[in-house]
Amino acid sequence: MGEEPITSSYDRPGRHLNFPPDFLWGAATSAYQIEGAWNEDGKGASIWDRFCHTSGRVEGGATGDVACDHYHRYRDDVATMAALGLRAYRFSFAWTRLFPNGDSRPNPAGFDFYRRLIDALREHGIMPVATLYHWDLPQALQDAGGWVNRDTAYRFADYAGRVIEAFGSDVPLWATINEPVLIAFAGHVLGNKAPGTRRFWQVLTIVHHLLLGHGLAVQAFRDIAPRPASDLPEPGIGIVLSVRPSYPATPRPADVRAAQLMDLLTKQLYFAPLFRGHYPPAALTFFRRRLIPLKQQPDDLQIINQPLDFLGLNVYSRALIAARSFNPLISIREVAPTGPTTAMGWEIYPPCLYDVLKLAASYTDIPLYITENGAAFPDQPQPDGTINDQDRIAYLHAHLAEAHRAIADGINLKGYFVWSLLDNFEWEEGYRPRFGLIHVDFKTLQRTWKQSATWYRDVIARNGLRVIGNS
Ligand code: GCO
Repeated sequence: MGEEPITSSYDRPGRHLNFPPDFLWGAATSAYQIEGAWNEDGKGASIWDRFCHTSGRVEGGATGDVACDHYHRYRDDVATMAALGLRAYRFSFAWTRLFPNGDSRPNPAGFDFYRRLIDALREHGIMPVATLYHWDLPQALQDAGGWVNRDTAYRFADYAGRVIEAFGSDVPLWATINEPVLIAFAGHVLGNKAPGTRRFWQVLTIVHHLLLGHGLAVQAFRDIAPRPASDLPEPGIGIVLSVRPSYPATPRPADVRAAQLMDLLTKQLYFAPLFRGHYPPAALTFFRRRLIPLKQQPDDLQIINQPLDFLGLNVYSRALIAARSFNPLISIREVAPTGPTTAMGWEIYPPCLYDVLKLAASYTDIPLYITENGAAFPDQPQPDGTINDQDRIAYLHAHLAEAHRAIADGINLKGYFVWSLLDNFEWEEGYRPRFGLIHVDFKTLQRTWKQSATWYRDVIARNGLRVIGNS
């Protein structure tokens, strides 16, 4: 962690950075990372249940079996959201809590849970923002081939349609899929996330089926055309992309080319089909030269390139990229940052948030939301039990200053969601990384506000940042 609090160049002492009056201040979570109750009330197994129950896949043998026990404690957590003054809360539906086997047979208890959660949010005046797929594919569908199987895209669209029919009037913002790039690469190439396969030759087909599922789900949303509840805005649908901008580690032409290749494979490969209706030719050439097939049908790209109502962007850090010689598969390597980092080892580089917003705005002028931004730090409680996470406050402050700079430059940024409301299950790294505004003792499940929670509450109340020195 850096010695000095990190601030962006934009952030000059004595300023007050006001955000637009309707700016949507929120916090984000996902089902598998907080709910627990992994097999309760009829819920079926997801690929993350199977992954965690497979020895050696998750640090310390941790699982999401209990997680934050949000399934039982959701009312208290919603009360915490209200005390924070959140305008919105981004959560995800657990597909197998609603359809245990990934087919069309519903689990009424699952629908009842999400009805109660959404009603509790609405009672507190908090806008529900829902993600339909945050990585927890039904294991039954994985057993049938998962995202390698084109049929999974259609199963996802059917599931999405049924959920939108049930909750469409009470959820103004619907995200189809969270971070297709990580699903494809972490889940199916690196294998460090569920389902934990390593099939590089199938990666482009998996990317394609994820985007096809997204497009089909958007079509289902348009066909259903949910009418809003009287006090809510017109529902809209979008997707959430993880964007980690690549910067060359040195000005050497080889490193510049390596950074461009990384951006091609992790950003343009998604932005181009979603917003321009075609895959980048250079990406197709890259995969073709490695004999990696793309199985598509004539209308697929038209289905993928559906008009969207918003784009969600998950932004945490940047990547320093250099060329790597003699590697036939991919001549790229990531260089360790030299500056301050979070507990994930991610560089703290606030201007990356501005750069991501500029990139997104070059593809589309629809509303943008930072659907995730946050940082993991050790967060050791003081002897009196308080958690003085000044490093997280500095991180959030500096990144919000960049968000404000983007808005000032005319970028259509409409909201910001801190990752995360609660310390939670950080995938293969278990519970060690703590991202929450609210500390969770995973032995007792007791929630404790960190200083950053109080700070964020005041930012929301002021609708902006007070810039005093480097705070
Ligand atoms: C992601 C997921 C979150 C993570 C968060 C911290 O972006 O990987 O959306 O589930 O927990 O980003 O890594």
